[in-house]
Amino acid sequence: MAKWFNWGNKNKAKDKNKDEKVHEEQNLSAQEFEEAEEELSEEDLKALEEEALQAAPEEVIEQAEEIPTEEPPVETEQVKPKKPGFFEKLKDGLKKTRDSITLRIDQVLVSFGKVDEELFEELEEILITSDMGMDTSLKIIAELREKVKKEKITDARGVRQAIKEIIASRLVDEDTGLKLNSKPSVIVVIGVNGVGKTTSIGKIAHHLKSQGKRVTVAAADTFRAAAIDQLEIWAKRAGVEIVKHSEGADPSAVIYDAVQHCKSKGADVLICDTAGRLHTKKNLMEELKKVFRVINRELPDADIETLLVLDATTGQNAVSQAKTFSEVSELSGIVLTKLDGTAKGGIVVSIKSELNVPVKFIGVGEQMDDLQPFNPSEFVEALFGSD
Ligand SMILES: Nc1nc2c(ncn2[C@@H]2O[C@H](COP(=O)(O)OP(=O)(O)OP(=O)(O)O)[C@@H](O)[C@H]2O)c(=O)[nH]1
Ligand SMILES: [Mg+2]
Repeated sequence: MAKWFNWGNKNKAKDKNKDEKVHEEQNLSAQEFEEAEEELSEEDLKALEEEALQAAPEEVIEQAEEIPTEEPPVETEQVKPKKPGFFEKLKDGLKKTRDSITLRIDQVLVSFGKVDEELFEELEEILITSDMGMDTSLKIIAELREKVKKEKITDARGVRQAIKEIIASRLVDEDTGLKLNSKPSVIVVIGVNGVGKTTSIGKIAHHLKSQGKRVTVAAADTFRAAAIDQLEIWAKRAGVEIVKHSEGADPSAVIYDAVQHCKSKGADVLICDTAGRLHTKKNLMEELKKVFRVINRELPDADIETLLVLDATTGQNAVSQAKTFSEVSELSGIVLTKLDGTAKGGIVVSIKSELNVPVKFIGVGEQMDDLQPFNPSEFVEALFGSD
């Protein structure tokens, strides 16, 4: 499992250890998810479901008190770090990817005196190894060949600019915002375990709340008590309400209660956390389908965003995960987390080309404001810099 460190904050380290423990408990990587065996018989599944239903749902609805986000402790005024803006955070977060793509492109451009076939091959190699995907990399280089020929580009600077423009044009998408016009509207967050669903929910809740929306989160990952506790911590940080039942409860029952809560309290957005693993993959998919059935039945006219969370560090697995999860609901967007922990941020480009689902948020760290709405032009600027 990837380790995240260097945040220089005791509380944060404590939280992180907890998170890591949680994930050790779960012990199922994205790859294992793909290979998950159908271990339970039909009867076992039935018994499991009955057990979940019987697990007396002790509903707790809380108006969370907002608690301060965890900034590093500041000792004196002089050492107080300047809080970086969004763009700076993005740039910092993408440092590894920038070193892997842009720096290498620049080195190749400097070492090659002229624009020839060998140069194109070198550039192609860089794109492929930064996880842009074989297919996408080949297309980008094919486009580059055309552009170089058409615009009679002969120098390194021109080639660099051409690559930047091609990548930018591939990322442009009109649909990167959330469509949350109904009251309430719903965001269902899905994805394999450990990708960053719960953390992203906390951050999205914070983001929407700062836009003046009244947000409720639903703890529909009832598979482990720790999952409910973790969401509760994030709800408190973001200062939003949480609807939860106890461990083992039926996730659909949690969602049902959460929807009623939102209707009666006039909440604007309901964000649903879901399990990343159950005993089997089939089991998980059935549970998620049921969750969507409840939402569609209770809120037939609501705007529903189905966000698939993908971990940028797991690279090309993303495509098969997206395929599996689109079984339960049409995906409306991708949340791409942990871009700060990988040199393979090129995955943004391949996701866009291969999945045909817009990337709506990107995660560049573990703090509350480290999840940003995806802005393609800023992303390209952060990678290549301004001209
Ligand atoms: N560096 C970094 N870490 C992240 C980011 N997003 C999430 N994480 C970390 O990833 C770990 C897993 O996050 P969770 O939110 O618990 O993941 P989950 O998908 O809810 O996991 P399950 O509930 O087990 O299915 C935590 O330690 C998070 O702090 C990110 O953008 N950058
Ligand atoms: Mg979770």
